[in-house]
Amino acid sequence: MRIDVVSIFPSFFDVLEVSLLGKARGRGILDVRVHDLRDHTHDRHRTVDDSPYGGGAGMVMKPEPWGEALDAIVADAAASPTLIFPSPAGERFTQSLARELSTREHLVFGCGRYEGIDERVFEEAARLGEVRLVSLGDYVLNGGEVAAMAMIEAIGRLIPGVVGNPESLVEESHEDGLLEYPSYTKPSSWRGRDVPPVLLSGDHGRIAAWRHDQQVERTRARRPDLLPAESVDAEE
Ligand code: 6GU
Repeated sequence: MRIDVVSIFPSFFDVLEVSLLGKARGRGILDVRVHDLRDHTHDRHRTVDDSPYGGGAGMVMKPEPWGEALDAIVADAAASPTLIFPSPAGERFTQSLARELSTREHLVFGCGRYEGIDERVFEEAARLGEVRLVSLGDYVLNGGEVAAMAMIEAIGRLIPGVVGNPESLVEESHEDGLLEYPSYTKPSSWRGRDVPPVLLSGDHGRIAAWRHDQQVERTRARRPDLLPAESVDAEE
């Protein structure tokens, strides 16, 4: 998969060099290229923002540098990309969206700062590929960079060969619509706290049933919004 990132803070993405994704880059599974939006300005101050038409607080990112930056990326790409603009005004990023995006050949992340990007950039971007405005959740970050990093990690680890053991992807939170069951390792007793005896029983059927009950119980307690409405009511 190829991933291009456009940002006024390209160094935010230096951490992609390390960890799991860094190794995938080294092995040629992931081709990540980070671009400085200011390289597509033509004034002495490398200006990327201006005041909003209609008034209001804050600054808006100017369209011209974005147009140039996105055109340059697409000019040097094989296929039409999916363009993702992290935004608190976007659709929710979920494990299912991460899975969908992990099948794409080419993703472009456009990281906005200030109060947002001139709306016409999204319209122009739609001429280059599928455009998605995507939000991590109902809170506000200062810009798209941290959100893009989170999305790149969630998407990247679903690409075959990035995570060593594919089985570790199957049993985690959100893959089956429930939170993950609790995990334990040695010692079996620690500070007077014992590992649940069923896990030491060797009875794989009972272990699977216990883990499923734990998943449902935790989901009910912490994330009832993930459960079907009837099952939440039924237990109350
Ligand atoms: Cl994707 N961007 C920004 N700026 N804030 C956010 C977000 C994204 N998701 C949640 N808050």
